[in-house]
Amino acid sequence: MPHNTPDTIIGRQENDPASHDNSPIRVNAHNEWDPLEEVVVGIIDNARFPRKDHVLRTDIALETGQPIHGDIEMPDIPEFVIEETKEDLNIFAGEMEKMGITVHRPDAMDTQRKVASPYWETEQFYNYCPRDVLMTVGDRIIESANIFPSRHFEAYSYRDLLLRCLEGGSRWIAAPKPRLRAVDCNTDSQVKTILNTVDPAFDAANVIKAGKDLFYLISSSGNEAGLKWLRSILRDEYRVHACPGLYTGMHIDTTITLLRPGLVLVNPERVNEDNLPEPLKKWDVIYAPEMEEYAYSNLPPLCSAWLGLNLFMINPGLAVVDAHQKALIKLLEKHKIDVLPLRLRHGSPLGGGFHCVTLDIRRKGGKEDYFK
Ligand code: DAV
Repeated sequence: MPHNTPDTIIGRQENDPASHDNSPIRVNAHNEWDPLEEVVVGIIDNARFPRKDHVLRTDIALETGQPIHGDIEMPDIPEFVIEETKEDLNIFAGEMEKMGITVHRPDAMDTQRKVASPYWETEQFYNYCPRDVLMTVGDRIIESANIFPSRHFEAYSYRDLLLRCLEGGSRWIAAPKPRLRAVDCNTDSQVKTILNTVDPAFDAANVIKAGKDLFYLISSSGNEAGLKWLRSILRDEYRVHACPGLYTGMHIDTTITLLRPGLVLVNPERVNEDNLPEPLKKWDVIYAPEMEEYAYSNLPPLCSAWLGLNLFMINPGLAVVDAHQKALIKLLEKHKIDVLPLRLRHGSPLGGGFHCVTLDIRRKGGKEDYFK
């Protein structure tokens, strides 16, 4: 594969059923549970850990005590991990297609191609988690202000899809990119978040939605300025609730999982009656059981042990859940949610479960107020 020609965004995936379809798309995504009609599923082609990403280096240094300067010590992703993940993602996508759901896949990037801004240079990472770089809110599709330089240009993998959304009358909005200068990174291990930038910075996966109400986790992957920016574009059409003091790591989707109107699953290690976001106090709250831990390689985990909460609702009565999480599956079934148990064998070292590897483009239904 050439690494130095301008045309290194690799073409669409052969397995993309919508490859040659240029029809317009109207984004319609108001919550986490309405019946799914159209979705993106990530890919693992060309994935590699970006050793020169200084924000990721800061994260790892704060977590593990690795040096704050120099290349990150990260193993290569073995070929069998790539192959097995390809297989798992294709099975997941195939199951949804069998249900009549339209599935899109991103274009693979040339991750070895160095990318730079005025403030940094790095390799790229992967296209495994569309959830982190794009957010749908009603008829809007929003490119987020990602915190890792290696993911700064990842939304280009969705450019054809975004053009189709624009054509379909959806609102395509890109958040300003944070500078991510060296001084924007914390070096004080007493400080629990990776960044201290004044720029808006947030991964799209810091947000979950319930009609008129959105929940924004304040954490390493989402700062106050990012919340301010999101509120500025959604204005009085939405209530964007700040969720501080729950989890200082990444993303909201292993902490709070909205299952259907009136029912929320939460992480018992992070959420309690006091810090539960105010509107959710009106809902029934179920606490997740202990997670089953497992490993299919000796790669280090890239996320916490709570990835089982990162489940994906196909409709209010059907969830795709990690097949290993037997106790969680039982709990969901007790609450009248059927489960399609599937595997993402390498979800932990790759940092994403079924919610992370998806992005809802269209669900049936409109914007409701679930907290009246
Ligand atoms: O619990 O480490 C995993 C990231 C999910 N998007 C965690 C968050």
